[in-house]
Amino acid sequence: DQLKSTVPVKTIEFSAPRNERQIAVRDATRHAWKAYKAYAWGNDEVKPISKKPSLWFGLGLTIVDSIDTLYIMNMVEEYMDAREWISTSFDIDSPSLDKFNSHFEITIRVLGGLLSAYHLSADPIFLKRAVELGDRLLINFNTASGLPLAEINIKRKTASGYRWTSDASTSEVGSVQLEMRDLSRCTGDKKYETAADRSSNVLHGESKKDGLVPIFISPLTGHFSGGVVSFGARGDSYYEYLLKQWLQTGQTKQMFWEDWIECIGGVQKHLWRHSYPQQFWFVGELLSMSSFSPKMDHLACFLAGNLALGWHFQRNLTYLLDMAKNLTTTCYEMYRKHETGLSPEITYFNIDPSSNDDLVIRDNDAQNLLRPEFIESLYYMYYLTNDRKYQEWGWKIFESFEKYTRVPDGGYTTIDDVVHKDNVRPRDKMESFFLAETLKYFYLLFDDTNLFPFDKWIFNTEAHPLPIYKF
Ligand code: DMJ
Repeated sequence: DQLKSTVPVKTIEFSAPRNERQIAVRDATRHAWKAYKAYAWGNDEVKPISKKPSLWFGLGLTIVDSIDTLYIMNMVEEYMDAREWISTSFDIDSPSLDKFNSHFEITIRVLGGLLSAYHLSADPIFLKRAVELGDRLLINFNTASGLPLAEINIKRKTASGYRWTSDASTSEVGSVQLEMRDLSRCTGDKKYETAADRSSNVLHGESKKDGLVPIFISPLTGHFSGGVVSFGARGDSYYEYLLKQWLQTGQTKQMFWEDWIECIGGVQKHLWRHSYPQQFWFVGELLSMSSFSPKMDHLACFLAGNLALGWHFQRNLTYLLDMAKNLTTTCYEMYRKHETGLSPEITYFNIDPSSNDDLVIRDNDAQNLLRPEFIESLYYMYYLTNDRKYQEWGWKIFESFEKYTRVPDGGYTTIDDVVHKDNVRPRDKMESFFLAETLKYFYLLFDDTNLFPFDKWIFNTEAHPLPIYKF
């Protein structure tokens, strides 16, 4: 069952799963997809418990976000259904789009998904759709600073800030550039890359604390606002994209590397601590730019893989790999420690030498949203160190997802409580990133060779692979 016929010229040959673990991941993807198709086809996401569709963007989100996963796993029939929907029903003028949506989320999930499907399959329909969408997304960059506004009404072609503040999140304005730049490189039309570069230059020019920045910024003035520094929510992918933009542009734009390596120095100086008594190294947060908080979002687990990837291109900087290994061990503990074998959304680390429990979970932080960041890091760690223990850790976590989040005939659900295995309390939501990222990284982790060599591909923050350009 190879992907051949209607897909013109492929850039990569993907084959069927090669071992038992990959087969299990593909079966999980099939289970998730089947539920989406049966109960929510054409809508954004499926509600796995009530078996109803759920609206967010009004843009068939799960289809577009998952299509490259279907391609990579060689799920031919499912891929063809998704391609057909994108070809005939993906419509940016649809009434369902007459609302304000996140500019960042649409960029990373939808534009990223389309571009990646285009690179893998070389099917021109994906580029056509990417251009239609990219032309609308460009509207948001039309600000005094050049940083994009947070929200967009795609149908009406209007941009806006959030309803509650004119500021935008730093992660959001800092992680749309890979996609816009790629769109220019695919089409030969410079306008998308020009907007991306302008926004990157603004971020580069702002003053920082050893490379660290607050989690809010104003697209009106181009200045950061507030004093919270985090590698979790609202901060994370700004840092991730510094390294990846340097790689995407063939390591020709030094400012990206400089900003990235400086921020890692900032992490060491201000955020890098270990817990007591077991000494788990973690990345905390700053309040008011200076007061340390031992809080770490699961989101920040992306940093382990990002550090290892940076080390791969500057192997003399061995401290990067040391930090990556330590953080990977910590993130694994965030899963291993709990009855379900799954990580909560937020963990507090004990930094008091006289106290006994390294990891502390507050009741409101105990949910698991099917997030990918740690599986993503395991994927990098396995291929960059060749240490099979990372595959073993991944397999244990995969089994936990199967046990506690799988819904018969409904896909997979986010849960409220990872701490009490008899009372996980399903939330009735299956995030599109579970198919786009979590399952994709599991599948890649369990392979024997890396389908996406790190000198040829980068993944956007939604796990959509994009090529590296040597210029
Ligand atoms: C995804 O949309 C992306 O990975 C983003 O960078 C962070 N949030 C989710 C997954 O957790």
